[in-house]
Amino acid sequence: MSFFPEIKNRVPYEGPSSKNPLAFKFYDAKKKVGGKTMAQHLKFAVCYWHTFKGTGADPFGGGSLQREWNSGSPMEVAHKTMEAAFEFISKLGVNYWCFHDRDIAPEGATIAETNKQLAEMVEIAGVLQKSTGIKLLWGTANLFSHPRYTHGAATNPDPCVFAQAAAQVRRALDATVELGGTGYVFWGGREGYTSLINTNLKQEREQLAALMHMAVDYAKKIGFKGKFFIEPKPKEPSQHQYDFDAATAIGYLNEFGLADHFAMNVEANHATLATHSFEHDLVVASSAGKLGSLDINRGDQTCGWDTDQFPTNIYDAVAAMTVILKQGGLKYGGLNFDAKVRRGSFDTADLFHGHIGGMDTFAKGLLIADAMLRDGVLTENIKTRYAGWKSPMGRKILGGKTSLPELEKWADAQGEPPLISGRQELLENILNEYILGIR
Ligand code: XUL
Ligand code: CO
Repeated sequence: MSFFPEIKNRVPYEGPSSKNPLAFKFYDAKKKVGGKTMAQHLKFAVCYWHTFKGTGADPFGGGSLQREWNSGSPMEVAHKTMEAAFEFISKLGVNYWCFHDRDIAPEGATIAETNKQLAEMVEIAGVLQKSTGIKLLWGTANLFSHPRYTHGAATNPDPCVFAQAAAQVRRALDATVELGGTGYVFWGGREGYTSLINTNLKQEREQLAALMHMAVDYAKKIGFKGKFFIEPKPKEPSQHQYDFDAATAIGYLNEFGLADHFAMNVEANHATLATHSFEHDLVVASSAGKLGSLDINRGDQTCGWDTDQFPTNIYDAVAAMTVILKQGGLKYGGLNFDAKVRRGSFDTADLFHGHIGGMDTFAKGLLIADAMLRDGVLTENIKTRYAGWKSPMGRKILGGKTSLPELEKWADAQGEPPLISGRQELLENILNEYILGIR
């Protein structure tokens, strides 16, 4: 039986002149770009939670999306959902998926029952991975939906709740390793506070680090060869999250001795909630050698919450692919959608439209970023702008080999420095020329 009859075999690549809404215009998996195929550059992952478990619910109303796979007992639903997921991902031609433990298997009455149900679904996922060739990008534990986590999981005032979270992380790591995932994500939705009036912030941050250290130790024991990722977000559902943005999370890793094991999973909509651009957080992470993976959804500029929309913004895609190309790719991570269709997008075809549009946007972004980097117009400009730092005094400053008095003397000898234009408007025009295809 088919859950997605609108696609018979696979979404085809038909090129930019195609008017077929269920075909790719730019994403051509086998096309070579700078020595690698598009599929190798663009390690897209379909997220299980929004795509297959999403109901369209919002704070003002329950589910609106009726899915054929969403009926029966909780375990029957789990089985049908898994079947639907692998059918969809195969038909889309995406090579990776991501999940939370509770997306793929429901929680039971006891930890033992929960573990049994999870193990059953992991086994099935393993079989489907083998038969389809689809791989796991990363796994994670849902430490935010159950009421016990209302005041935090690792950062809960009650160590019994911490232990529940530890039990979940253990099994989610087991599942990730069994399914060959190359990443494991910590997103701290409830690891934060709603008010400092009842919060010991110092201790909560230490508690979270304790869980992360245990995860690192356990992962080593079970043979995890991948990377841990923190997915920064400033707020929602907590009023303030401890992993606010990439800079905060990198500082946190350094403070608690976790930096060797972790990188960032930067999400577009989280960066904008932190009043940054997506590009900002990508560049902050990458320049610290800590850009591991991306969640590529977008927000809506007119509202201040996490709308998790499919990516259609070509500027963001060009910026993201530029950062990724410059750092030589994503070894352990990829481009996870983490996007959901709107509450009113009732049809399964809408799921295809969202993903196809996102993949085409990033494929075009890759082509533009590659062309710009090869031509070097923007990179050359930056090189020229900072050329003074290659001078003997520039090197001395960066090497820590000078002092305030010596620099005072040198400044005096140089005289007033000239005013040099940053040429921002010109460079923005050049970027547009690439995007509009006239360069
Ligand atoms: C929530 C969010 C999560 C993480 C995984 O804003 O982005 O779905 O990606 O827990
Ligand atoms: Co995310």
